Amino acid sequence: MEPEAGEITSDELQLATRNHGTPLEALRYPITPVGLHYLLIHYDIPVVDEPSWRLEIGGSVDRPLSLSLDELRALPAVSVAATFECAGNGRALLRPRPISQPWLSEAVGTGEWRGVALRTVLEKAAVRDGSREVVFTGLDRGLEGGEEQQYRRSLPIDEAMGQDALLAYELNGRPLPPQHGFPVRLVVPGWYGMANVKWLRAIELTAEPYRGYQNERSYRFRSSDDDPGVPVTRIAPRALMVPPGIPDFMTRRRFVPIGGARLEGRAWSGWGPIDLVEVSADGGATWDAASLDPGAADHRWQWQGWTYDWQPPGAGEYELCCRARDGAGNQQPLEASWNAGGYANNSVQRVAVTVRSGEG
Ligand SMILES: Nc1nc2c(c(=O)[nH]1)N[C@H]1C(S)=C(S)[C@@H](COP(=O)(O)O)O[C@H]1N2
Ligand SMILES: [Mo]
Repeated sequence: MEPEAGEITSDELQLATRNHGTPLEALRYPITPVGLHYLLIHYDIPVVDEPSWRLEIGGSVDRPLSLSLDELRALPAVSVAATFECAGNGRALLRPRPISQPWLSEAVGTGEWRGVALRTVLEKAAVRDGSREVVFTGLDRGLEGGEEQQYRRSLPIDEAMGQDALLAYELNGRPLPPQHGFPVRLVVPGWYGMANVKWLRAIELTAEPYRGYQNERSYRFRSSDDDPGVPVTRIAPRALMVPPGIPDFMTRRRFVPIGGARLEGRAWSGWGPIDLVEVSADGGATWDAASLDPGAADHRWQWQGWTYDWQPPGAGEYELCCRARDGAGNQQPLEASWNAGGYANNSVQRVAVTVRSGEG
């Protein structure tokens, strides 16, 4: 993909209207209502006939399986509230702009996912010693990077056997809707969105390193198109605020009354719990700590709520920012670091605000 500096192209617009973001005011919900959760679909949404659907588990296993949805549902169920973020979130803010889905900062949402622990199914299939990777194949097909393919991604065996990965058949208490992967999808809490393969058809264990497109060519941090790069894995920390006050229709500039506003938002990281959220009202020159909502420790993979009472010193123009730090010590940068795919741009959110007397 050739990076661009100029205006959004019609190809990007076409992707943007299919793959919508989560409106930032929906950060108010701890669990994102289904229709407000962002979407990212590389090809087309498949229509799946549930009675004939099967999940095939094979490769280096002693007991290959072919499971119907009822058979999966009969296995012990687990639930996890997990925050998803597309690896391309923040891409359209990079300069030059890598051409792909042009996300600003809204490609994030939290779902209550229910299904079967991936480990339960892998144990049932009796994975052979020496298996290194688990390859997940979706039903959707398309062309990408000049290759015809099914959407397919692998996970290292240790991640797949960990406590948290899930074969989910419910979202927020209902069967998965078509756009989120009906009838079953993979959920890998803490990893960027691309790991959560939708419309699962097959799971294959391999003893060899997997070299398919979405692992080997697509989701990698590269300095240029020729750089082999390193894989995109877990989610870098980010805080976002609900833009305060009321918006101007076209520019989305915010109007806040002179008395100030209670800022609220969410913060998350795939590397550890959030331990600090800070707010700046001067474009990142000075920072002040926000209050974290209690109870975060019970929600390992769910974004963390925060609030901050902002009292502006007077009427005028402000740039509000927020930033998060996780328990592993990762902190959001003020300036983006560029890579060719436009991945993981977690530079701080900037919200233009006019403080004025009156209703706000
Ligand atoms: N089969 C399949 N799975 C997929 C995708 C896809 O295009 N096909 N997109 C991935 C990407 S890039 C993201 S960010 C998440 C988005 O999940 P959501 O649309 O349910 O929010 O799904 C992932 N799983
Ligand atoms: Mo994504």
